[in-house]
Amino acid sequence: MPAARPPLAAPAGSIRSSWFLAEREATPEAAFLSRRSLLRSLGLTGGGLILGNAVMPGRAAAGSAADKTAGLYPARHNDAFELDRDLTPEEINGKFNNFYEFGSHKQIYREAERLVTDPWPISIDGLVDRPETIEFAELAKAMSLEERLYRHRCVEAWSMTIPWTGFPLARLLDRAGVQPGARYVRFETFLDPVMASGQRQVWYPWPYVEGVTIAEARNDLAFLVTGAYGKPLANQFGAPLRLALPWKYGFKSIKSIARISLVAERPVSFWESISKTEYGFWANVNPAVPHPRWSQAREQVLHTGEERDTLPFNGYGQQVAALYGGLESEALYR
Ligand SMILES: Nc1nc2c(c(=O)[nH]1)N[C@H]1C(S)=C(S)[C@@H](COP(=O)(O)O)O[C@H]1N2
Ligand SMILES: [Mo]
Repeated sequence: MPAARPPLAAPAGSIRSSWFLAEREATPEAAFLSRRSLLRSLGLTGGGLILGNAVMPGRAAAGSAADKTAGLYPARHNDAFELDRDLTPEEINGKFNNFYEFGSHKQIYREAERLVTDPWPISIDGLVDRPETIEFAELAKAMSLEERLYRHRCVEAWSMTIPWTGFPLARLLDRAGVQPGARYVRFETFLDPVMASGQRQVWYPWPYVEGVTIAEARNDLAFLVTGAYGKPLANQFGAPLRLALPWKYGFKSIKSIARISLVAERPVSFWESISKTEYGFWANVNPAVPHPRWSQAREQVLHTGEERDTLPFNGYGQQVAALYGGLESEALYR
């Protein structure tokens, strides 16, 4: 795998916001972005002429699961999942995203408007009693949705907070009926290089894949997300269905899931196959274990720029630490 550039472009040396600029300059998208600014200054992008038909971030594009599930929001708020810090405003969260299918920089929200989420069949297969392919809107309607406030810690040393709506992953496992031979849950994102310009970058191992153990998947914190900020997921957050594993580095929280498989073998994830010494299977947040190229001791809060100490398991140790008893020989923290 010829890594043309450092994966997940780290903040150079420190946790300053250097990635805002450095990454943009370092990627082929730099050319694209400056062309776009030029077009914008000429007034050519206003009608979505170049970049699709919806201009507002978070607006549902044509062919959107959001239209079919809007009636499910706002969902019941579950106050067992509260925060020790403010929520990141939607305008900020919605314009700073990692979603390599639409570009390897943070400003992918316009490009992500090309994501068509209706129809969106999801396959649930592998070692299950009741395999099925179900349309996303039907699945969302079959699960009772709830809202939870979660922290999110990216491996790049920035963090945010977000009100997700969704349902526990465990409920999907119960629906499918996990067979005894299954040891892992494997997740796969859609594959459509016509729709997703990033997937034309052939040096990446598309489609994006992630995985967790069955025990992790059954932990109450493991959450399948259908919405954010009290409405269906905006495309850039990984519509129509993504994962949230708040005690792990953000790359584990796979977006725009098309397939969920119960498997016997440990899945090899997208980032792991690019650099397994930097991005492992477990990827539990731990301030004491540095990434090979930078410290994980602190993090920069996205909306305030403030630096905070990173917490073990991103502050969720009470709920998840017991999952790792007896696994000390594994690389649990990268
Ligand atoms: N399919 C897919 N899922 C993905 C990614 C991606 O590039 N593609 N990026 C990951 C990373 S590194 C992070 S930090 C989070 C970002 O989620 P957010 O944009 O909603 O903050 O999504 C994760 N899930
Ligand atoms: Mo990330």
